[in-house]
Amino acid sequence: MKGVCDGKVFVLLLLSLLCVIQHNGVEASHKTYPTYQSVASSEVKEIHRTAYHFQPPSHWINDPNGPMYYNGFYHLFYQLNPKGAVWGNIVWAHSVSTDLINWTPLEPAIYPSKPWDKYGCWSGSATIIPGMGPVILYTGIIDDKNTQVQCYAVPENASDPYLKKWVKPDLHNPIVVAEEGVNGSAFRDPTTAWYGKEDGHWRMIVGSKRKHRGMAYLYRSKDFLKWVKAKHPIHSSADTGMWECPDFYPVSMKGQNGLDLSAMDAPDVKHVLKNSLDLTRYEYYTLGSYSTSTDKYVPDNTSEDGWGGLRYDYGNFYASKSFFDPSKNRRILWGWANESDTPQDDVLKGWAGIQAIPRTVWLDPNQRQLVQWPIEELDSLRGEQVTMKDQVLQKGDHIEVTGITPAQADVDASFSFTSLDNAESFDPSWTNAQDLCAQKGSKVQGGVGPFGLLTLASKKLEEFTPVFFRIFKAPDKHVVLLCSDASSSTLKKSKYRPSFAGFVDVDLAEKRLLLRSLIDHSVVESFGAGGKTNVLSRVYPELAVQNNAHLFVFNNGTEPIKIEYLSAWSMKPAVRY
Ligand code: DQQ
Repeated sequence: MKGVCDGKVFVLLLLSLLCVIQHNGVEASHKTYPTYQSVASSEVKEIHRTAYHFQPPSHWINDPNGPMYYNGFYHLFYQLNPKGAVWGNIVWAHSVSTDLINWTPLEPAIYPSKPWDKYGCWSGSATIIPGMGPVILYTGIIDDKNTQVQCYAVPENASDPYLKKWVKPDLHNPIVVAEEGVNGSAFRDPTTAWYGKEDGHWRMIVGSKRKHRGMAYLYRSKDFLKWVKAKHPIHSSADTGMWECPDFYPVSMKGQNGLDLSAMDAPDVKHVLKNSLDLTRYEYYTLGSYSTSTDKYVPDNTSEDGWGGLRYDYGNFYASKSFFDPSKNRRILWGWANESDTPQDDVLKGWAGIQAIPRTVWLDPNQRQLVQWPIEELDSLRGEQVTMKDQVLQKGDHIEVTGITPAQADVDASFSFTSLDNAESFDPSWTNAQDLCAQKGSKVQGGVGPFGLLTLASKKLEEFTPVFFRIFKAPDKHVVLLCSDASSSTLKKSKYRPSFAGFVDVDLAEKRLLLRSLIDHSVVESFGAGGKTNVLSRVYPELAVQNNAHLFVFNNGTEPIKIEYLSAWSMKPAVRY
């Protein structure tokens, strides 16, 4: 009997272990909690709410939807549960802004009101049709079996600067239903459409899966109303599961300016296909090539096309979507950062989910990856500033940065070292950056690093979220790890505290590494090596809150590290409601 029990325990342990591996420790996106779904919390807990990241006054939010710049205003729509702090009752909430940082909330733009979206209005995108104005494509849930169809909505009055009211014409809606062979309950999140000048057809992608294969179905239309599925998907990849929120766009091979989707066939461009993987709740992208004459996307051989692929962010960043901002010729990326506490916690605190700071995105000159940087408008929130210059950190040093508000700050630093001789040797079996970060956190002494910041730290370091580099020596190169380690972020050990990390593809010739961290009460959003590797962590300190939070610089490697410069600013709150 005992043996059987042990066997069961073993199987359960194995299953939960597999679950952790498979799901990266995060739950799939549509886990529902019917008992909490429509429970309004009696009070909104302020303690871990952000001050300058986008979030509404209360309730659950997820994916950014249909971001666009139109007639002088930025529009952000996002998935909102207007009734509770867990996922459910989904509508498209709507806010407008002139700077992407301060926002005016409006009434929800799209909500269930038609037979084809009676059970939910899920994610989608906006396309601005030249000479006509914006059209939103979104996924409607048509029945209680989660059958998904693609629908469209247009502004009631395209000259209203706020585009407050949206209508869903009965004619042609829904514009796309899953035809035979397409899995109708895994068929969603239409992209921004692009126009093929040669054949006069619009194109858009819908995310899906066929068995375990992630699929990006391509649809074409002459009039934006009648859409026909192309014979071949634009791309697919084995064993990646459901592709949520695909995003597809061109990037320039010359400089940092962004491109509109009308540049799909332009010379000197590469293409980006990003998918959000429902199974693990992380995203990957490939760089590749595409032309409207073949309608096939082929990833470059430098871009891994699967689980180990390139990521915008190696932390908590999902269902992202980009748009072209013609007012500043840039492409901007939004991503949703979910909570890492429990649904019960969320009900108690009355809110869940934030949007990451919008990031400008462009192609790295090495053409192997993208680079991201917080939009320049964020600088308008910078208040008091403190600086450090040429400060050397010896092994074991940690020095406090005082004079700013460490729970609400922007920190930008350059670290240098004179030699890489002390770098620890790299074991080629260390292919997973997150595992390596968990194994060699900031407390394990190294050679070159760990060095960086201790953010949201309590005075005596009972709690802290270190963001740091650690450099290793492989036979033919150096390997740089950027780690944002939540394992000591809170005394509440029941929270999910992942050691998020990514490797950094950076040239160390100048023996210098740059780090910027945006710290905002329960989020630490970090940009390594000028935005080459980025990691967002959600954390819930108990002690290191508000005025009791501290910020340190540290070095725990034998090689002395020089802070060439460090600037830290207190951040003012953004206007959001
Ligand atoms: N969230 C939406 C879906 C999408 C998912 C529903 C991604 O449309 O696939 O809220 O987080």
